Amino acid sequence: MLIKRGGDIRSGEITDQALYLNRRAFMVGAAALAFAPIMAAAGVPPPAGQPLAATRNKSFDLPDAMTKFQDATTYNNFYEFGVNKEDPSQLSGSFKPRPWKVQVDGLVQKPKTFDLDDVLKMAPLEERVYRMRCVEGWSMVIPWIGFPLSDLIKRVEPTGSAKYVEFSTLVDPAQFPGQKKGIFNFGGLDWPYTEGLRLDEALHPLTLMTVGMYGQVLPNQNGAPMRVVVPWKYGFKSAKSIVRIRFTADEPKTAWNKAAPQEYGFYSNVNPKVDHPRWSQATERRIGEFRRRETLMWNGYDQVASLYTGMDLKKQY
Ligand SMILES: Nc1nc2c(c(=O)[nH]1)N[C@H]1C(S)=C(S)[C@@H](COP(=O)(O)O)O[C@H]1N2
Ligand SMILES: [Mo]
Repeated sequence: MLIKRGGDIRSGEITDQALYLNRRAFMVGAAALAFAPIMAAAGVPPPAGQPLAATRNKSFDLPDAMTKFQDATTYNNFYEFGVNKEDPSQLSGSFKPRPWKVQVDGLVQKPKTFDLDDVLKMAPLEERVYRMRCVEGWSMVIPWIGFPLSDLIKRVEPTGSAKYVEFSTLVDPAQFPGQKKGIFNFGGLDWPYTEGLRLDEALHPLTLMTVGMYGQVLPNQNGAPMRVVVPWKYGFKSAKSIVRIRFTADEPKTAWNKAAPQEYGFYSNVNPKVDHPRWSQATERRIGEFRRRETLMWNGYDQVASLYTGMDLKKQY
């Protein structure tokens, strides 16, 4: 099915991450997709964001052109709001990212529940331009605002047995239509959406606790009020609207891995040499460009390569 839209955004990618586990649920979802053009025509503009001051960290600047704010805030994956790319921008207008708390616990000396305001004051806010690569084969270049996740981790003092970090997104079907049983919920994911990193990945200076983008407070559709951003991994590792960060000894179960383990591994490092079972990962379509680009190993962030020495990246995908 082809849906005609503005710009160069094609609909072929709309359901690429959506699952085929539950045939009946998929058919219901496909029916919902048929109405997508009508909904898209309404063209809800992104919310007027509050400015958020941050100092640009030029060491992360890229030669790549930045993605337009309009595209980065209307072409989203956020299954809690629905499986279509326009659902998050169209259905997140009344989402309440304040007040907000994040519980940080598990294998730490100093478990603590932080208010959003505590988090915002934890470390100086930096602006960093990162490439983002979705496993579906599209990519963006986004100026995020945040601080290294390691600054938060140090405060709670992980114990010697902590080896992994698990992130969980809010569960609230009253605010997230995708969490209601029925028509919207055909993505096949279990709630809460969970993701995880190995502790050394979470401590890597590239891993950003993110509270803003494009000089503004993070828009709801991009994961307000706080999400993690891990630029060398496929986008789904960058969990949105986080309410819990838990330190564990064992590899945490992750939402996409539980739904389709053969398609989405725990590591999910951007790797042009390891194809997704349903499509190639060798190239990508940068939103706003016409010609496909070659996908770069680690999404171009070679500084993480040493985290994976000795691993078989075909097995640990
Ligand atoms: N809670 C939650 N986080 C999520 C998702 C989601 O569905 N729910 N989708 C992921 C996927 S697949 C991608 S590609 C990125 C998209 O982030 P963006 O919309 O800010 O570009 O968010 C990730 N984080
Ligand atoms: Mo994605």
